[in-house]
Amino acid sequence: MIKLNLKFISFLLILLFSACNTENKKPNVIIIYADDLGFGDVSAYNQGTLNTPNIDRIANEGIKFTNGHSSSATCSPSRYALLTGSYPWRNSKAKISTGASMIINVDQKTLPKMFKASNYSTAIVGKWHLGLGNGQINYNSKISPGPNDVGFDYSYIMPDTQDRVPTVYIEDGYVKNLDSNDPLYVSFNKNFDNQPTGKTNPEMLTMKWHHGHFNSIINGISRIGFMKGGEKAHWSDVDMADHFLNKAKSYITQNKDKPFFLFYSMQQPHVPRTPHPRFKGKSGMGPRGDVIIEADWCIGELFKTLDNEKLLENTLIIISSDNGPVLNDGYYDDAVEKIGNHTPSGIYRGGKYSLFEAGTRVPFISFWKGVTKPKTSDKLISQIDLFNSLSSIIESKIKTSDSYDLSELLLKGDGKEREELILEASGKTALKYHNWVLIPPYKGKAVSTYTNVELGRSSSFQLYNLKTDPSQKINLVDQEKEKLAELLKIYNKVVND
Ligand code: NG6
Ligand code: CA
Repeated sequence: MIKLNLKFISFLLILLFSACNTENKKPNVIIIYADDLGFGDVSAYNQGTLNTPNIDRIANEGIKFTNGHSSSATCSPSRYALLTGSYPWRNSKAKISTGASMIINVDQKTLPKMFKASNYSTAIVGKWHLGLGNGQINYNSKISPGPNDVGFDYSYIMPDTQDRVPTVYIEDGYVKNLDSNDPLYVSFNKNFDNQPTGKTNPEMLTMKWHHGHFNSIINGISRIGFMKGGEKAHWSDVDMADHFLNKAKSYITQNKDKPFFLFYSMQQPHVPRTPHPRFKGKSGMGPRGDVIIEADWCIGELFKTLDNEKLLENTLIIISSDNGPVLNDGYYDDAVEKIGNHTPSGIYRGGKYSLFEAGTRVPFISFWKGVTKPKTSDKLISQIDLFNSLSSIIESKIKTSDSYDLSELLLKGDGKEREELILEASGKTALKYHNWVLIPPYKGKAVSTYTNVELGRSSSFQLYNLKTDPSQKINLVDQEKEKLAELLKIYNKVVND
């Protein structure tokens, strides 16, 4: 009898222990990061005419932030801010990267390092665009430093962008499928042995360049920079979405038994827009719309994987974009011609490269099944805040000084928000403070000649009240002298901190 009771008690203890264990299990975190996806490109935001049913489902069951920002209006600085929890304009290297050395210092605090310190497995799959190496890179041997040196256990990346060479994937520091008998050479200064380029051999192009993008031709598309060799390693543009998706899915399946952090960094809808034939023509808006439909499908597939693996209750998913939208970013791809009534920037002014709202106000969604309740939040949050917020959620003590702990906001859609945020576009900064935006005077064109985006630059101060004027049409600088002085003081304090 005593024997039986002992058995029963130990059984109960095991049950209790495993229950506590599940409760304490830290959530997996997946950041799904699109490239140049606009606030109005996601139909859950009810701004445009494209349909993104898979993102919408997550947005409508989770928290949809309508005042969520990337740090910058271009890619590398936003990625830098997301992964380091630090303002990119504090680091002079955090500019659009073209074959440059790594922007993140290996000694810096990073999001993946923070997760690793809490025993997470960490991975990046997709676009990196934060530079690699320490100067000249030899693509035929191990490339370092790279993502694995700043906290990612596993990395499967496109080094810069889809429009830049080298057009190869790099897995844990090695060019994937590289044949040692056919070495890969890359240069951003000069061509190799009169190889065909977009300028010299336009007849070889399947997509014509509009501005820039006239160097080496790979898969019928001319890119930024020159490359030679490494034929077997060249990626297939139309298969890129499936390729990254499959890598992300296998990572999840292989790591489902331990907590993981996955940065799924998608290439869409950045140029060149190359939808898989399955998605061609699906949007009626040409390749830009088609690759957004493709990205939405990928997100749906990733979600299904999490569901099948029974991971949804234990995974926090964040969806956002690195900067606002642009139509013509260097290729003739019908983005302008076929846009119809769709409004990628929604009601906001500007787009990619712009200091106006649409440069950095991007889709921003958080979802954790059973934890987040459907909510739309207009509270101010930046991707920089993911560092301290996620750190709190997984009970880590590692924090950075530019990042705010907005964990409650991220999980409940309510609570403390940011008061002030410095916005950045091509090295120029502005201040958002509550409903106000202050843009200091900057030299340069008001509208980009090539992309036709309003850049937000003016020779005098600009002051906007987003509450009454969300589209930033009325400059209140003459009427609101006190407000201008107040914001200028805050702006100077933060940027000189
Ligand atoms: C610009 C490219 C643009 C895009 C951008 C980076 C030209 C003329 N334009 O220099 O096409 O590649 O860099 O985009 O070359 S980002 O989203 O990665 O920041
Ligand atoms: Ca981008």
